[in-house]
Amino acid sequence: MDQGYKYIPNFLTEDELRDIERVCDTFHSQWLKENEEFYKNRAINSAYLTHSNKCSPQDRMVLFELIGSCKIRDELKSIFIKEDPAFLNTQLFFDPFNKSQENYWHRDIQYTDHSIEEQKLALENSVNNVVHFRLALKNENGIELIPGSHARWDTDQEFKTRMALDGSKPSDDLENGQKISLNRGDLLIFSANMIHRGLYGRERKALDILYCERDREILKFANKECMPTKDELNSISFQELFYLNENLG
Ligand SMILES: O=C(O)CCC(=O)C(=O)O
Repeated sequence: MDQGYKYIPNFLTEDELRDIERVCDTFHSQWLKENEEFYKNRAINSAYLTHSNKCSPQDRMVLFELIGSCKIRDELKSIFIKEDPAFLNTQLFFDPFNKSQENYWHRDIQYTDHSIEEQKLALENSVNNVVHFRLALKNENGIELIPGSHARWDTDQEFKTRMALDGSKPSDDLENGQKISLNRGDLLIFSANMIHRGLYGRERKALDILYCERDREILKFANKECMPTKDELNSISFQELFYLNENLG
């Protein structure tokens, strides 16, 4: 992860994917019914797939077993070395309804209440570390990212583009962008701090699991209703991921 990302082809087998995809499809059909206007206007993702009001107990367990699986634990342990990791949230990414809707370069941290100075400090000190684990459920164009940008501030061009300044648009091409397309079952791990954008166009269906360090400032964005109950926790391999979250609001 020196460059802020890691691509793992064939992370899950067809057998492992089947149930996960079924759960995501069930969630998505219901979400579409409840969010038709949002979907038609601009949505590119839904979130909170494990919410107890949105997912049956059986389906939640399918997702929790993946989120807290040994395979994922091994990856998390190699990323979060100083701090223990925690589960933050899930998101499901799809193509925009409006096929001419453009994508946008960003760092996730720009949507928090951090000032520009605080964002710079966070990057320099490698804090506010959130990572996306993107699991492709279909072959897709994937993500374009700027390698190494998780650990440094923007160039002038990058800043103007992602902030839409001086006539730049957030969808403008950037130098050094690296496109990583994904096949069904592939996993892309990337730092949410890096400059990145989604690549639309092949009716994608990707499950993102977000993990962070055990930092209350980040975990305040976690939703308690999306966490396993004490009983459910017993059948999850990497239970420590959820311990701290249990006490959140
Ligand atoms: O895939 C996308 O459309 C954007 C993904 C993204 O920006 C993110 O996961 O933070």
